[in-house]
Amino acid sequence: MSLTEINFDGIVGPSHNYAGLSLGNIASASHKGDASFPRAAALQGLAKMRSNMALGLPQGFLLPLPRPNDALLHELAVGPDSDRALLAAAWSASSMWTANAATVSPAPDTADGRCHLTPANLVTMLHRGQEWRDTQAQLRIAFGDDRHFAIHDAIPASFGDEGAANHMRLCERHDAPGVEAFVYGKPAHETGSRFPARQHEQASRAVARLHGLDPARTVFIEQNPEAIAAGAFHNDVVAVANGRVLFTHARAFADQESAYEAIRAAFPALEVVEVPEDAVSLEEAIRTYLFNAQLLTLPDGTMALVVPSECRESAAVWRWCEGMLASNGPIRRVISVDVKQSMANGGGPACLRLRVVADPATVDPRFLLDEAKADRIESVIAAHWPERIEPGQIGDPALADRVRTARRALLDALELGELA
Ligand code: SUG
Repeated sequence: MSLTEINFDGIVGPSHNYAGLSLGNIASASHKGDASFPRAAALQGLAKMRSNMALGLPQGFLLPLPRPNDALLHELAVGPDSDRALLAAAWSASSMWTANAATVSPAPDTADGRCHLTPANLVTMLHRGQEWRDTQAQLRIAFGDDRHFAIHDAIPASFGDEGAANHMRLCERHDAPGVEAFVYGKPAHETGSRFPARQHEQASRAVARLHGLDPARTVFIEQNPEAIAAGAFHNDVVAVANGRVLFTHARAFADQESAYEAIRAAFPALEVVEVPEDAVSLEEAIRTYLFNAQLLTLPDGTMALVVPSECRESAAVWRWCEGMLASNGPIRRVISVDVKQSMANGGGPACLRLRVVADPATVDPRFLLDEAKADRIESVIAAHWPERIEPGQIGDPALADRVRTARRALLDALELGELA
């Protein structure tokens, strides 16, 4: 049994569009009404998966959810005169950001020695709140072996939960017991923030209990309300962890030093790589998504940071990255990838993946990627994904048919027809 980290990226769905649905997500708001390019978006995502596979890392994927969601349109009695945001919600391809699919606690951390997954309820946003049952259906297939995995229901809707985007794990090795850090936001009515805090402390605590985590190796940290107000709607916009390393902006947490101390008390080997405000401002970090990076342990044991290409285009961010590489720090490579279609909705490389520590042999192989399967997925995308969607096309019955046919073609190509 060999446990390893597998990144499951969300394949960008054929209805990918810019509807400005996410209050507090600056990219989503500022691209509202733009034309979208679903085919290019899905190919960018696939190219990122291939690039990570080429580093020698195992790669998996999750599939787009059924859209438009007729059940949601029906439940809300959406008609021709309804607010277009309701219609757009039912068309959203937001499940591509699989960092919000679930919170995952690897087997070495849990009381029963199984890997536990809790789908995120995503209740703060209508378009995301519709995801979890369909996500859970996929998780139940991909991780269906209950000797190794436990799949829970989402936390009740009173407490917002956004999954792995607000969860970090520190460990000596992926297959050794780790320390899990949950980052929550104080509700906007307490902080006076103009933007909602999507992760409730009680949701984080409930997930930790459900997963049977050892309280001595579990830490709860408050996100900095200033970061939320500046557009860090998830913690993974301002911090990411891997192995012994916490890579973070200096203004990510409400009390930065106490956050480090709390983690260090449970995990003395912690190495903090902190980016100060005068090197990269919080605003610039959020604009470029420097921290929404994949911090990966390569097969040779060194670490690489997979950042969006926006980081390379920012003088301040790139200067910091070059300085970091020249120092003797734990991160030895910075790799830039083009995920601009996802970035324009506030989703960088880290949003697009769910990390699962597992033995690949225990995962349904239909969800694991190799080059031949990537070729197959690519040809379905090329043949079926709309090249361009204008905002006025959302709701168009002919486009709805096309989106459904495209997803169906992908399910058929991957022999996952049971998800239809
Ligand atoms: O939930 N954007 C997503 C982006 C999620 C990013 N995930 C992580 N940080 N892990 C969100 O805000 C925009 C959809 C639109 O406006 O059409 C959107 O849902």
